[in-house]
Amino acid sequence: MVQPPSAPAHRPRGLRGDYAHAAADYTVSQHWEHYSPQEHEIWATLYHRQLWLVERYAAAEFMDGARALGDCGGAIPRFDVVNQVLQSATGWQIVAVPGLIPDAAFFDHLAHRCFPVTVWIRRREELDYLVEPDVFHDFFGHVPLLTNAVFARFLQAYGQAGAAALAVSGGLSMLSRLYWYMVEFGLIQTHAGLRAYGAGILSSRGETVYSVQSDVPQRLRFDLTRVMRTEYRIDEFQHTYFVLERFEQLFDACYDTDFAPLYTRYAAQPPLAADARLSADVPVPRDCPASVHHYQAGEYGASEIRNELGIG
Ligand code: HBI
Ligand code: FE
Repeated sequence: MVQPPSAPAHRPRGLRGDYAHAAADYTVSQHWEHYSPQEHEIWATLYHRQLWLVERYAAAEFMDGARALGDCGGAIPRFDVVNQVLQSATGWQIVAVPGLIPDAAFFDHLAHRCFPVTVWIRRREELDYLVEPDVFHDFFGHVPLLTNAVFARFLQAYGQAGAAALAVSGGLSMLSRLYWYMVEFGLIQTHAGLRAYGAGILSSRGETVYSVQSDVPQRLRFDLTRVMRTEYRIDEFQHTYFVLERFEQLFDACYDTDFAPLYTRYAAQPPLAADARLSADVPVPRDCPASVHHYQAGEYGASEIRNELGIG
């Protein structure tokens, strides 16, 4: 038996999952046969209404991944079945967890190409909003891109950076912002226009449309330091989205990167507000096509990764 991570102040109700049966690495058995017909129905409702939206607003890489996983619309997916697809795509696996797990355990799973997926599903009265991640957010939002070699390799490098961040005061906040903005709420420019790939966006009916279409939020070109200095809001749609031109930018920024100088320089400074505007920011217009390329592939010296992944 392990202790659940302490509930942060914004989660006064405590965490919903059953941590009593978790192993030391916080994994549990999915116990797929224990889901009720009502729980499968909630999944099917969420899945079908969201699939319709993501087909219109999600990046092609996300849709390719979703298709590779097969038709998951009828029932909550069996993790063991999906793992066969992931294994041959990128060598990743999903592991079942009771919900949020402590940062060190979370980073360690990612570093070992394991993505923690919460086993329980929200109640029918919570279709549109939930504070904690459930199986719909974790699976529908995160798992498709685990089939993408470039994104998956970035996520592993991200996990590998965790231990060093935890050892430095302010490091965790900065590294967590990278996850928040670029894994949960990332946008990407495509030939068809702006698309979403972040799991927090694509598992949310409202934010899927808002992130891509609304004129209210600002959309800025991805910049590692800018992202890591920017606070985020967990209780409303984002004020700022950061936009990639290609997923290579993420692993170029993180592979073999020593974040220590960044932590040293910025961790003691107050963070930038979620809606801050800086003169160095490069706004990305809503209808900016991907053909406007500012980014040079390999700019940050990622040729080793290209070789490792066999992508030239
Ligand atoms: N645990 N299950 C789960 N899922 C997360 O996304 C998660 C977590 N624990 C910690 C955590 N995220 C954050 O520290 C990230 O910002 C890194
Ligand atoms: Fe998430």
